[in-house]
Amino acid sequence: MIGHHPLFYYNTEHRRRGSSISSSSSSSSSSSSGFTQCRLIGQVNRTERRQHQCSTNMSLTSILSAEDIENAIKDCQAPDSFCHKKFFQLCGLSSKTAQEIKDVFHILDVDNSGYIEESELKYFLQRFVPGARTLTEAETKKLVSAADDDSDGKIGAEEFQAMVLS
Ligand SMILES: [Ca+2]
Ligand SMILES: [Ca+2]
Repeated sequence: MIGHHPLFYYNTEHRRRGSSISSSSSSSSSSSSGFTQCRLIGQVNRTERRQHQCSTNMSLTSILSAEDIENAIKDCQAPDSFCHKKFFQLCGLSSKTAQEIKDVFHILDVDNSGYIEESELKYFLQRFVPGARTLTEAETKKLVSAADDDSDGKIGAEEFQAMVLS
């Protein structure tokens, strides 16, 4: 099981290289080069994990920058201060392609019903940052009505795109 883990390969690879380096260098410098290698291994593993996540799971942070998301969340921290236009601009979504906006729609449609319902909108901010607050009932209703052109009480993919780009 552990043999399939990327950490395992990196660690054995570096250990192999590490031993050949320390055998050819003086004993006084081997401890400090070992320390540098440990730091390098950590960096390689972090990069590896990030690439792995991007390629296998579609997530909001693979479409939007984490920094932009953080700014957008911070801006509406106070209850009832959520403004969808400002939020979509701050998090960078309004300047994304139609396909990327569609991808975000599917991430927000947690139950894959093809619509974003009020029950999903309540946890809208938490889809961006897990520790964010829930939207208030007033904010949820306002958000639905801002997008709901056909008045079925939920947001479809095209309605979502029109709202983001409005
Ligand atoms: Ca849904
Ligand atoms: Ca609708």
